[in-house]
Amino acid sequence: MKQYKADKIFNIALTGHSGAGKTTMAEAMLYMTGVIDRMGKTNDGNTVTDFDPEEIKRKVSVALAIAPVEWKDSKINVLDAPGLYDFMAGAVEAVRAADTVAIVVSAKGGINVGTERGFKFAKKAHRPKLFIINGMCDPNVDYYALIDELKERYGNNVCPVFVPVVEGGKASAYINVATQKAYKYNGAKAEEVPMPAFHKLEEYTESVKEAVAETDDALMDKFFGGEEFTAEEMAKGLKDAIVSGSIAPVICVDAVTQNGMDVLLDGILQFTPSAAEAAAEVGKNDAGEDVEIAVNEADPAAATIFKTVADPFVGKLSYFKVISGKISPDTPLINARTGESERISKVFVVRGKKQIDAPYIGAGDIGAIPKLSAAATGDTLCAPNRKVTLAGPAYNKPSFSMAIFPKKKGEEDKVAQGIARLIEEDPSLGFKSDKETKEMVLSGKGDQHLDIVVCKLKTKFNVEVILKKPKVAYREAIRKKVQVQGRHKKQSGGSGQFGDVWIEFEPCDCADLEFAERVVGGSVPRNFFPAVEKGLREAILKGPLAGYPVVGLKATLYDGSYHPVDSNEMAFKMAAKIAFKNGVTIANPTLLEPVGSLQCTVPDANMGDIMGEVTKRRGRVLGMTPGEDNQQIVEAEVPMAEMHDFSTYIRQVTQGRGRFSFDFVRYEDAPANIAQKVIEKAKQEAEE
Ligand SMILES: Nc1nc2c(ncn2[C@@H]2O[C@H](COP(=O)(O)OP(=O)(O)OP(=O)(O)O)[C@@H](O)[C@H]2O)c(=O)[nH]1
Ligand SMILES: [Mg+2]
Repeated sequence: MKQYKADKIFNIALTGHSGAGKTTMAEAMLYMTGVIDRMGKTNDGNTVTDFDPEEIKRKVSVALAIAPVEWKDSKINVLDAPGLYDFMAGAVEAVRAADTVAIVVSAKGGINVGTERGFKFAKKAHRPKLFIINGMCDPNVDYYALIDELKERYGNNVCPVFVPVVEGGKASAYINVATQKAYKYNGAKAEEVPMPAFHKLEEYTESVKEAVAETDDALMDKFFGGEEFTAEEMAKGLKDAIVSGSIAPVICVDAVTQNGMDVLLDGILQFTPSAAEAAAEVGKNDAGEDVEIAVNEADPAAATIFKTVADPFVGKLSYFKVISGKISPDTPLINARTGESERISKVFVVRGKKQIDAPYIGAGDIGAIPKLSAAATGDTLCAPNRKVTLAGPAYNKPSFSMAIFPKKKGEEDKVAQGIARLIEEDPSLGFKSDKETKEMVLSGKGDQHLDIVVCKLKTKFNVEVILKKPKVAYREAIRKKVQVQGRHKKQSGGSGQFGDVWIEFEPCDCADLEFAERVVGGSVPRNFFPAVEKGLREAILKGPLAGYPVVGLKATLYDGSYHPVDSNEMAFKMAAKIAFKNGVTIANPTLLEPVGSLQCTVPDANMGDIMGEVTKRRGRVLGMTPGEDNQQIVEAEVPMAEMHDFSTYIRQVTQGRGRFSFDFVRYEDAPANIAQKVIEKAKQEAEE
């Protein structure tokens, strides 16, 4: 592929709901630009950008894929993002690398949560937005109502520039509102036709003109003076308005028949900013100061790694976007995070799964490097003489956790190693070994997200796993003050073992154990006190009820006895443990459960559902406050044992609009019925 300069490079992310037609649209662009000679279909598993076996199997995009195409002497890097909530990480990466965010809306499916997410991502990243309404073959769709709804939702800056004239459910012609020309399509081919009667023409024309007028005082005067804009004024005004974000144009196409796809490709070149205009960034130097990184091939190199593929068969591939300079095997580079130099053997342009050798990747462009062992997603590669850190993709926190077990005993390490590799590819996953519950816990966005991990562990790392509801880290405590003896005496053969303590146990406000002594007359010699404390510290790790750690315990050693020959540290440690066992069992032991603080943002309409659900999950609502965009923020405290599938619930009831955070706050007494179940289960497990 030819090398392009930044003013001829356009990086555009396709976001929007699952099934809106993003992958099909990328395919249409590849077809129209001559890269492929037949369009593949998602359902047939033969598209360029859904090439992963998991994508082919599921018939949806799972990860971000890139399709560079050449159109009219420019290069468009099409970033095909997954639309499903569970695979949001791919959309986050796409937006990170993009200079413009297109939000694809299915004409049939209409505006939904995927549309909202794309719009929010673009807004947060301060990227120009472009709406693409896709699919023209449905007789039951009211396109004009859909455009009105877009305006209603996202404001009057939504501006239709390429729209169909729909007759009998079919597009009889398409109108370019900016140029006031009409076209008929035969597949990808457009033929200009006389302007047909179109009831929306005046309204749409006015809205485009108004948007253009607002970009410049002189144009505003012209507009109010009733003068027509020239074609140049119109084109420049539209671009200025889109780049500044004052309008979001709407382009209607049909990806399957390629109707309007030429206008979309032209529109990207004409109306959206090139990398030269939009890819400049502000990074940070070592002192934490802002450094402006201009898009200039002659400057020192700076590139951000926005995606990693870590495949045991194909090897590791780091995708990057160059902001300044050039990246090639001849470029001396360091990793800003580690400070170490990074050796580059090759650079590629990647199209779907295909790697195309390139001499270098220049400022504003996107490429990939194989086998960068130490680099990770989010790292910055830069010239040693200008160390700078660029922002990485801003992934959302995982909200759904499951315990993960190998089917074959003893393969725990294999599971952990495989997951570590998969996290390199998808840093939005979480994984930890819970020391307390002795479980490995995998976290992600939802069940489909985790299911991908399960499948990839099998196909790529040859280890089969099962997921289970994770164990809850309960605690135990006592509620009564008691005084008990712990006596350890053993006489076997030569030297004996003797330790004898009296300890007072009582509840206290401390984290785990507070140890004190008030021994008089040396009944227990001072040098054995540390052994007593050590014994207790070991003992509290396993409570008497269900084997969970005991917390909030004060232990005061107040009496005891010793033997001048047989007493030693070990014997007193044992005596302390016996005292613990004797003491806590009679001190009204109780099971504590972790309680978390929930902050949940949902549409007004779902308030009632959430309040009911919190109660159902044994929680208490603490308050509600109105948030932005007709949303309410519910604050509550809920036992953590009840929350493991809350993300699934929230998603279903709010159709994906709700979000929440949930963090541990404290331990509270578990209700008797819950405690009983936990204790019985622990007993059963101990017996097994
Ligand atoms: N009739 C019609 N069908 C379309 C069009 N675009 C896509 N489809 C169909 O819609 C389905 C989903 O299309 P995809 O391109 O996979 O959708 P996507 O937006 O990539 O979905 P995710 O990858 O899950 O986010 C496929 O069966 C397509 O054939 C279109 O322009 N017209
Ligand atoms: Mg897709």
